[in-house]
Amino acid sequence: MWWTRQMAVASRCQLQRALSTATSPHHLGIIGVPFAKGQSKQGVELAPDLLRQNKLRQVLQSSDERLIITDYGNLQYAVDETLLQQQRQHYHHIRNYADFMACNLALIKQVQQMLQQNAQFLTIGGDHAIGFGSVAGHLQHTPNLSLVWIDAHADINLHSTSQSGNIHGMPVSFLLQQLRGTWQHAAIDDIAPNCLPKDQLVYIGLRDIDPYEAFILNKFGIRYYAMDSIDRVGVPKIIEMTLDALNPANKIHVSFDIDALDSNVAPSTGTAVRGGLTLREGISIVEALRDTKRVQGMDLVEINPKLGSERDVRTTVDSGLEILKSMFGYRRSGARYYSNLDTNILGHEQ
Ligand SMILES: [Mn+2]
Repeated sequence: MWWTRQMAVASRCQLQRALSTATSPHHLGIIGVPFAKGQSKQGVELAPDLLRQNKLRQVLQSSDERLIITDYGNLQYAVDETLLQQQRQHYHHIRNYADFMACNLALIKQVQQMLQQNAQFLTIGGDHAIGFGSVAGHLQHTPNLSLVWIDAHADINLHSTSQSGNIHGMPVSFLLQQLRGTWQHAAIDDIAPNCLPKDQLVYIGLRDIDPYEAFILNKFGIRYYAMDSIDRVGVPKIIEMTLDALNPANKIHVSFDIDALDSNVAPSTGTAVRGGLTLREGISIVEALRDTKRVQGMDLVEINPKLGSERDVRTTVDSGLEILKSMFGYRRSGARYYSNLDTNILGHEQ
């Protein structure tokens, strides 16, 4: 009978709809960290609010309607006397050490709080100095963590090797157990006892590595896929090697410096280097990481709206939003999840 068949079709559609809506909502916490003291150019502190003005929330929401987004605003911090004393006695040759530490201490706490309330978090810089607090906070919540650092630079200088004294070139050295000893006066073990094992760090996109950084990377056998290896074997192979290197039982933190992208798609950044990832390559990498379903935290840093023309800023912000969109659900191959589709539009015979 036609009507029994129709009922069967209707109930199958209802079932499909019920199954898709049954997929649980997904909580994402966002924190802006308007920190610019890890380097010397003003403007990078404006990025969190600029991304918000450019519809960050709507862009993320439309990439996956199941997201439940909580924006925690911009991080505040206060510098105390202990940090100023550490700076005066031990780290006076690094710019703004006390501010760096105070901001990251606040961020370590903030990230842990966000992870108690959300399945994922996004940290928006600011300069890459905040990569320390974002990853360290993540490690204190989730000790079994892998880190993918997508950047033109390795950011692994020590206070003794930095040429510039800019601490945005040092955050990774605070995270690795093997390098923590070089920060013996920073009391990091009290703040963030869990560190990152060196075999759970992978760099992608490097093309401006300082001599001592190269020495450190090679000495510890840290995996880094610089642009020359990407050119040699291509992005799909780099993704495969990255995923092979990471412990499949671990959660993943992705720290994305906008300068990993080529300066033609991300011109408004403080230390732009030509010959970087195309936007498509950046999206491919982020999509592959997202598809592991293990990414629990992400940073997007170093967008500087005071550098370049208005058009440059627009291009850079758009590239950043594309990267975030892909990380948080957008599929170039089309969405796989819909809650409000009328599945009968093709008629019942289909
Ligand atoms: Mn960086």
